[in-house]
Formats: sequence, C-alpha cells, structure tokens
Amino acid sequence: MSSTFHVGQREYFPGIGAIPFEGRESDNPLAFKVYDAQRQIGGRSMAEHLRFAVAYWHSFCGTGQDPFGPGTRMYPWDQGSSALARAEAKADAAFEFITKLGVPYYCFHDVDLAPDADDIGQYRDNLAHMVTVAGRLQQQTGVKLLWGTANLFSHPRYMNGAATNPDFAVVARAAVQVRAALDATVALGGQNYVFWGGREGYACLLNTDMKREQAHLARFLAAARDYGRSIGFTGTFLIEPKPMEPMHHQYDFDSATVVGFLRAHGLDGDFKLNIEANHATLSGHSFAHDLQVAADAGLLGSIDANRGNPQNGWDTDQFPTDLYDTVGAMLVVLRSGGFGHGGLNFDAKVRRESTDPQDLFMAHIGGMDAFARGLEVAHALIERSPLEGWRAERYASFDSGAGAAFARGELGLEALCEHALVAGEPTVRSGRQEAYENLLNQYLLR
Ligand code: XUL
Ligand code: CO
Repeated sequence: MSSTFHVGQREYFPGIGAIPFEGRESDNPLAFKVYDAQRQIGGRSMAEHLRFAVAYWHSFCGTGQDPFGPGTRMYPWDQGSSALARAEAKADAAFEFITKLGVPYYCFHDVDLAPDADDIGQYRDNLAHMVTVAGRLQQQTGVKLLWGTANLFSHPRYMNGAATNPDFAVVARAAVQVRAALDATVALGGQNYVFWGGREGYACLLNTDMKREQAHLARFLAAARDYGRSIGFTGTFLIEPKPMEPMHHQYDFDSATVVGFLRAHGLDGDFKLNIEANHATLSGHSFAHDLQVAADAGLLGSIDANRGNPQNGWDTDQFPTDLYDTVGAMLVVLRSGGFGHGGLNFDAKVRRESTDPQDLFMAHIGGMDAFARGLEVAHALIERSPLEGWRAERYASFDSGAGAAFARGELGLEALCEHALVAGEPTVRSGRQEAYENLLNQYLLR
C-alpha cells in the first residue's frame, strides 16, 4: 500500500494507503470485505446507492473527552500556533482521510471547519477563509459536501435554546450562524442543509411557553428557507429528530412529531428528515421504524448512521455494525426509491479507548461493509425472495370488492356491518412473524 498519499504539505495517516476492496476471504483489517464501490446492484453502483459521508466533528475534532475526563487522542493536525493554522491542517488531514477511505461526501458544522469567535466579523472571516480552503480541497480530491449545518448548541449563549430561546437577542444571534453556514453550504455545493435542534426544547416545563417557542422555531426555519432559496440553494433542508439529550425534552422528538410539525407550518415542501439511528432508539423506536414513518410521509431525506448501546439507551454514537439494523434500514430506503439528494453520514465516533489513527479507518470500513451487506440483503429480499409477495398477500382482501371500496372511502359503518353479517366470523390468519424472520436470516446467511 502506498504511504505517500496526502493532500497538503504533510501526510497525517502515514503507512495507510487507499483502502482496497479485497472480498470476504480477506483478513486484512484495512480492506473492505463487502463494499465494492463500483459493483452494480439493481442498476446502480454500491457507491451510488449508499452515498457515504464522513462527519467532520467526530472524526477530526472529537478527541474522546467525556463528562468524566479529557480527550485521549492527540491529533497531529491540532498542534499549530494559530487557530486558523490548526483549522487548515485539520482540513488537510480530513481530506486525506476521506480520499484514502474512498468516501464521496463529508458533512460539517460551521465551527468544526473554522474557529468560532464571539465577534461576528471574526467568526464570518474565519468561516469564509476555511470555505476557500475546503473548496480548494474539494476540487483537488473530488470529495463533495453532503450537508452543512450550524452548531447552535455548544456556545453558552444557546443554553436555553437557539431559535426557541426565550430571549430574542439569542434568536437573532443564531441567525448569524445559520446565514453564514448556508452561505458556506452553497459556496461548497452542499446538497442538503441540516437543522438538529440540540437545545430546541426545555429543561423545565414550569418556566417554558412551549407553544410560543415552537411558533418561533417555525418562523426561524421559514426565514432560513427563504434566505437559502434567495442565495440559490436548491438542495433539501433537513430536520434531524432527537427526543432528548442535551435537553430534558426536544421539540423534534421523533419522525412522527417532525412530520406533523412540518405539515402544520407548511414547511413540508422544502424540509425533509435526517434520521439518526441512535436518536430513533432514544425515542423508544427502532431505527427502521423512524425511517419508515419518514418514508411513508414522503419525507425521508438522509441518514445519520450509527448505533446506540442496547444496555444503556444513551446517544453513544457508535459505528454501525449490526446487520439486522442495516438490512432493516436499506429495506426502507430501497422501497422508497433510494436516497435522492441524501446519503449515509457516519455520525459516529470511535471509542475513547480507541487511540490509534487506524482505528478511525477500521470504524468506517466496518460501518461501510455493514451497510453494503444491508444493501445486498435488502435488495435480494425485495427482488428475489417471497417477502414482498407475502406482505402484499396479507392485505389482498383490500385489493378488490368490498375491501377496496372501504379503502376508497366508499363504505360507511352500516355497510361494513352488512358485510360482516353476510361474511360471518373471520378466519383466523397467522401473522407468520417467525417465517418472515427466518426468511431474513436465510438471505443474510447466503
Ligand atoms: C447530535 C447530532 C448532531 C447532528 C448535527 O446528537 O446528531 O451531530 O447530526 O448537528
Ligand atoms: Co446526527
């Protein structure tokens, strides 16, 4: 493997070259076993189906700090004397990593890419400078921006919310970041723009006017939408649901809540959903459930791929490895026609105890292989197995006759009763859950 592959002055991951596809017999930890970017599945390459993205924040900013201790990883790109020099080195490292991994997209928050500053002019200058740097690196490497966003949750000014803050001055200050992050996203050709309402919620209902805060959130999103469209953003705005953490309750609780909110405020023409696996499980749903709710509303936009820990339920942001989860997710994605503008962003971090540079590669390789296998199995289940036929057959009584008339809204309660009188006691029909689960395993093992 080549070890001289870098985008800037310096190589940040020496000894690791482009990650090859070696197939299932390979034991090389730095090779793909399933993900073969150009392999065709149902008329599209794996790369086109999966549209992977690397998350700038976890992979190049997070050093492993947790509430009980500081970071455990010292990044070579984080050693320079000025904040801007460190940001430039970080960008070189990020694009080297993404290129070696062979991932087509990345995602960032404004203050992952550029140093934050309380002074608005300084903040804008920093971001504008780093947009120029990132633009040059995108050109050089061919890596593209899946989405940009603004971090409206870390700075202390946002402790009571950003768009939903009870203080208008904070709402206006949040607009500075959203405007700048939209400018950056458009300048870098970003295909989506994300809102994760990290502190858009409440810690205590006693001091909170929930109705007013949610109305302000809708106004803020509409203003951002109008500004984005005015500067030529043609991509999708995405809301990322999460029920709690950091707040006690967050307004974008889950897919169903966000679908209702978008429709209630007339935002569903411009906004879709970015579903994160670990946020879905935090809200008491499965990952596939929240994807299905979004897809059924025609609002499935993109995915933040990760997993939680089933023992504790927190947002642990682990890399996805569970094949049942990836098959379940890809079934929803394929049935709804694919990602469109969206993709699979690894909103995941290596463990605090994982301190070698190659751990970051292995984490992404594992996640990409897990989703590539999910894609293969979901595609085979849909195209070659009896799954779709079995499911359709369960509902066959609505395909014709009185059942179809009911589904069209043509039968009232009295007509339904007439039908029941004539038809007599319904036959007991098994749901056959075990057969469906065995079918999935059978295809997983093939
Ligand atoms: C936090 C989270 C964020 C969003 C972007 O739980 O998922 O990283 O994806 O702000
Ligand atoms: Co996320």
